[in-house]
Amino acid sequence: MHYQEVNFDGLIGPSHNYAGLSLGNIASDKHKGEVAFPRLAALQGLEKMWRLVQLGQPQGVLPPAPRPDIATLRSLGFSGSIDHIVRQAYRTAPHLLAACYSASTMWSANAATITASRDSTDGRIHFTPANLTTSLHRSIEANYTAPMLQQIFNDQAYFCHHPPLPSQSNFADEGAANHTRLCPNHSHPGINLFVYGRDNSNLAPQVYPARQTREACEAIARQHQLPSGNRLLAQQNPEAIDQGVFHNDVICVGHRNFLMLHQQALVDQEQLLRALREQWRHLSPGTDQPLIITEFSDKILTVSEAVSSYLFNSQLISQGDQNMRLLAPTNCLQSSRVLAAIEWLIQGDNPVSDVEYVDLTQSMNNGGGPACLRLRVPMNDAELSALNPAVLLDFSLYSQLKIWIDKHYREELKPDDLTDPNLPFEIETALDDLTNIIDLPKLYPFQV
Ligand code: SUG
Repeated sequence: MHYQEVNFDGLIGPSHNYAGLSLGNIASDKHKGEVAFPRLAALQGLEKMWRLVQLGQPQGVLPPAPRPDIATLRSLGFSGSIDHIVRQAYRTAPHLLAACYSASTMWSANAATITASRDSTDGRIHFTPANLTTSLHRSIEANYTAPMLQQIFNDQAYFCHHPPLPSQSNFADEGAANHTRLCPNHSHPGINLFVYGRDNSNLAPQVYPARQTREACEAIARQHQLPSGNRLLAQQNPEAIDQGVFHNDVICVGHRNFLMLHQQALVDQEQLLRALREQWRHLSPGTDQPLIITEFSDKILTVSEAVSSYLFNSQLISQGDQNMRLLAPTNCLQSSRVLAAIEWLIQGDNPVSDVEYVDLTQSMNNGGGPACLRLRVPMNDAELSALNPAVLLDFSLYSQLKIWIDKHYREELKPDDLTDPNLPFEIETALDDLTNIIDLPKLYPFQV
């Protein structure tokens, strides 16, 4: 059976804005209060998805959450009409309104953790929506994300959906951004590398939050029926978190049999990589494909250069069986040191043979690069045909989404615009229209 990796990107929603909501995410803090360009943002995200299709990769689209999240505002004590709730919240607690307006479901790498059917004992693809408990604006996503994933991957013979982990600090979970599957090829069982930021020890960041716990990783591995030979846990270097590496995918990316990461990414990195190589040797069934690991030292790139360029948040795209293309954010073009690091990578003994740049500036300004915008699901042909086909991007869907974005999205969104009484209704109309395009007629609460 033939397996391939399918990327599902979060469609960037009409309320995309810069509210400075994410402690420890340097870009989010830096761009707080700036004017956002939702239409441009959504088009940039869509162009990246379309580029993947042109590169021969199957690509899916995940619809945005409805915003503002009126149910959450009501649960926080605001009442009356939508217009009244929004005005009241803006006047008395603008940070709550901003959280409930965030378009953060765009970063689908945080939507869930996925286990491939080649790795789980029951042979199904497993999904656990991330509880995202560390920040309010992200913690309200799972209410929407869980049923949305169930509607798209709606066949229990192939897909097994778990509830998010308990919303409690010990189980803080940020999804696939802290999970990497390494495998000889997608048709072969692989090793699931789970990276957490804190456990019960004293080893934890001092300045910024560690958003993923060891207990969350362990619980997901249990839920997903992952045999011990197919998983490995590692701790993120707390000093890297304190320099702005709020998810592992800001400093590490893997694809198939290749892993690239900064030398400061993990605690006891040398030992961990040794364990990973050892596990690879014992993969069952065995493989003659080598596991290739490229580490970037500080000399090549510092952690802070990795954070400002988002080089490690690139996507690695298979080009045939051996080569990979690095799909990097255009921010990398701003630094000659980063460009030299990319050249060093391409010249090195690894599968990366070339680089291409994608402009995702609108998302990047909130700390979301190419890899943040996608959720990877390894799938075989039967699994692929069991999901809602209307979310798979082809030229027709791409063209329809472009027209939809042009029709419904505002060009600009300033912090004050969140009080505009028309905005909630504009978004509702847009999302209602979207559900016809992607054939999910009962997706949103206002539709049931
Ligand atoms: O959780 N930014 C997101 C960015 C997520 C990036 N995802 C990955 N690395 N996979 C976050 O910090 C900023 C929103 C604001 O400030 O308006 C924000 O939520």
